[in-house]
Amino acid sequence: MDEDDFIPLEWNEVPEEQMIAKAKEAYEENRKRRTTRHFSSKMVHRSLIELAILSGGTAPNGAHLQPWTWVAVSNTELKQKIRRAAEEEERRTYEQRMPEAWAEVLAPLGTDAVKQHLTDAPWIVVLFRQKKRLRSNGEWGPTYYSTESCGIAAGLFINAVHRMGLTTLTHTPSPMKFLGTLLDRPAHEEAMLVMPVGYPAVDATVPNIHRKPLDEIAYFIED
Ligand code: IYR
Repeated sequence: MDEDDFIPLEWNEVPEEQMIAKAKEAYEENRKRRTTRHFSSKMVHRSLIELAILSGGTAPNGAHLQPWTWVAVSNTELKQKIRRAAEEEERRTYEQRMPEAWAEVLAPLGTDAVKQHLTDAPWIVVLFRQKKRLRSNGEWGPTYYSTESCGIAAGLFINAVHRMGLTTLTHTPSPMKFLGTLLDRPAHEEAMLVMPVGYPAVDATVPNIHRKPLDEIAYFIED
């Protein structure tokens, strides 16, 4: 290990008296994020998508292998192809494959096999998880905690989209194999999330559902 393998941490201390205000501000902003299925087709500049992806790419990740590939599509024809293939799979899921216990919890969310957001939104960002990596000796090796890493990256991407005043939806057509084919990704990459990004429609709605309070999601064990 060389002496320049480690560099000083860049860190700005937040005065303690400002911490609670900053924490509240972040929570208030995050609290306003909702998942809507109703997108406007108003164009979004590519530079905003690039910045959201860069934010996603700041995620802590297994062995710093950064096991993600983001494919951002604004091409109308390709978005239509993605929608057609997603709806085909989703129709089979909703009509034949979905167990009753699953349908029960989806009912309040109003989801169905129609994926209009995939063609309404100006961009679709598909996150691929890299299951393997090419080692410097030419052999394939595993990646580590790639699901966790990509999950965190997706969270940061979603947060960045929200903070810039846009909206996104985590769509999970299942199975997702068609995405690798349509977007020409190699076999060691597996599609994980499809995220349309854009402005919400002016008449966008969201389900009337509520988040669990702190005492239902957390336990504190203190001295
Ligand atoms: N993948 C389907 C079904 C679906 C599943 C869950 I879990 C959701 O929270 C929402 C939808 C779809 O995208 O419609």
